[in-house]
Amino acid sequence: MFRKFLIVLGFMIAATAVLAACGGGGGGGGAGATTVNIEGSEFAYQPADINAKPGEKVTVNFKNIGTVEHTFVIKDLNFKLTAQPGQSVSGSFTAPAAAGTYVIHCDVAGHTEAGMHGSLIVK
Ligand SMILES: [Cu+2]
Repeated sequence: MFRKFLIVLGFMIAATAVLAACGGGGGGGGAGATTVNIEGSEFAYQPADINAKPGEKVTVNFKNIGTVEHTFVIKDLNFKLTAQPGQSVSGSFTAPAAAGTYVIHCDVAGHTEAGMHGSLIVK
């Protein structure tokens, strides 16, 4: 009976070790993937700044919680999402290989000037 318990315990320890090894994979050298949820309204992004590692695949879920059309544009990456009020849209881009800060903004007339901008921080 006790032997059986030890065998089960052994399996559990092994399973935990495998899970831990997988979980740490994102931080190691290779380009991983990340997903960010961003809300747009008049006239801001929440959050305004997103972080990514060089070469990482970034999926953006952009939800317009405002009352007029908003976009999510990273001009340097030729990336654009457009969402109508209440709409959620998703898209992916690959973060640049070069570390730096890339401008995110809403290109609906007047919105950037009103404060609807943020940063993609690659490092
Ligand atoms: Cu806007």
